Amino acid sequence: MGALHAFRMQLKLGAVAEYKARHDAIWPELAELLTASGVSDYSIFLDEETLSLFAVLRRAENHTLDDLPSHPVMRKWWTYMAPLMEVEPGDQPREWPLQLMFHQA
Ligand code: RM4
Repeated sequence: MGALHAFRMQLKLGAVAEYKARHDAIWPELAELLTASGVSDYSIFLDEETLSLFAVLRRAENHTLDDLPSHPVMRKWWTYMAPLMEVEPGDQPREWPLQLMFHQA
């Protein structure tokens, strides 16, 4: 089952509709890669006021998320998404950690 993991990303001004549309049409190979990496129950929420994106996902105990930055499909998606988001050099989205304050199963 695994543990919940959450982080924040930052959308650019004017990018909301395109960000939503691209995730509505997420590449099947990316969805498969995330599943194969041990990710499930992945949601991204938008704060319309600040354009912060709050990502919440479940990570399997033996997840391989740390390998994602070197995977070609992940890299291609990050480059595709880079015009819409704040990114690091290399196009990986900037991520800010979030701390769990409450959880009820
Ligand atoms: C986001 C960002 C994240 C990715 C999700 C699916 O826009 O690229 O890194 O995990 O899409």
